[in-house]
Amino acid sequence: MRTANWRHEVQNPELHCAEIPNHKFQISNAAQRRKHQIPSTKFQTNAKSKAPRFKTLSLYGGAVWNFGFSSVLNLFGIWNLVLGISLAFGAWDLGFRPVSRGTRCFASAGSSEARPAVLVIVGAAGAPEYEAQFIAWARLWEQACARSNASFIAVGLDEPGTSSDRSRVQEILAGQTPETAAPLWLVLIGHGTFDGRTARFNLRGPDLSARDLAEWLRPLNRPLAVINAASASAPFLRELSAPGRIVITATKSGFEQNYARFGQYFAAAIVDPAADLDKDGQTSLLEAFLSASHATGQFYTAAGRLATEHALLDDNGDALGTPAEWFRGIRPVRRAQDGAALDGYRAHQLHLLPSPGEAGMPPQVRARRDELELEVMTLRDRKTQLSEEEYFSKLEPLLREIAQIYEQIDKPASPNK
Ligand SMILES: [Ca+2]
Ligand SMILES: [Ca+2]
Repeated sequence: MRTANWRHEVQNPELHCAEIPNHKFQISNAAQRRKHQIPSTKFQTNAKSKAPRFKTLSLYGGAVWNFGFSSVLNLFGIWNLVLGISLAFGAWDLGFRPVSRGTRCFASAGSSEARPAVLVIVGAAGAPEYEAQFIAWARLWEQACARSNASFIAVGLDEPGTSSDRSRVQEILAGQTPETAAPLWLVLIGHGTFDGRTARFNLRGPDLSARDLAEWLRPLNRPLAVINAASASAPFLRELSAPGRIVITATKSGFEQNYARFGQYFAAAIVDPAADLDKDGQTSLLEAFLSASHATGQFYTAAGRLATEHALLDDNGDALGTPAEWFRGIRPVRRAQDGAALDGYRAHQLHLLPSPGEAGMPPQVRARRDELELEVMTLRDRKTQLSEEEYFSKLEPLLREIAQIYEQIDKPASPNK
């Protein structure tokens, strides 16, 4: 079992000034939130009015703001890096330009990439009251897809056909584009079971085991998010975990077998602006996970009942899940005793309903940007193991390429094209 310790970054006094707690549950009113977001806002505002050295800093701030992890990146001490570079090279323009979020034009937008797809599998309800709930949650996903660019596919909502639901799931997965930058979302709504060895999701007819799903998903080489909102779902995380995948389960163990409510709150949160914890105009998969976990916990507290479900998130392929209470805002802030890497960075890059700026980014460009972001985050987690020089020498090319990506896509499209 993991034992939590606060991470180095939180304890380091020199980094405290950059702490921007965005968690809505910690910041209760807009005035406070604005106060805490002053660092990023300040850098944007200063871009037009300060001396060259600070202008470079400001421009860098603008680029990083658009990087999507601005509040987190402040922790890296990149301001120190930029200050150092600015001093060394005077008014050397790093090539970073302020970018207005949501208003970028992409010369190469209009890709023929496959669309994101959401496959919602509604399991056997067992009782009428559960059936109504499960259908309602599935409809929330359908409505969310209608607002986004994602196609919605459902199994278990219509009358039973000649083939079993299990066969239909297998066929649908076999029919998905195997290699694309467009994510596939797989959502399981229903009841699950675990007998100590095998975890299953209850379907009409034959059930779906975690191993079945692992086998059927193997040919897919594309971003994949699996949300198993059923009871006893934790073993699915272990079975399905892999690089490039995000797996969320409603429970932390196969033995949490009571009716799970997490799926209701998750379906409600997935495109809910109120769940947009870092206020970047889009609700990420991570943010939906955090909000749904919080709402689930609140349900049990309000009901005066012991919580019988504790959701987990794994997005680094190590088959170990991270619970919501290990995050502060959108940042994982506790460290496993065994040093295992924490989750959340990748899940914060997926949005069912992306902001206009994010939606307009060509998928391949976004994929590269996401890779670079993850490298930065991984580097940050290793910061204490590196000398300052080594850390910054590794960090700089990553940030430079990210900035170049934003600079490139911020250029107006050529009139000849
Ligand atoms: Ca967000
Ligand atoms: Ca993990």
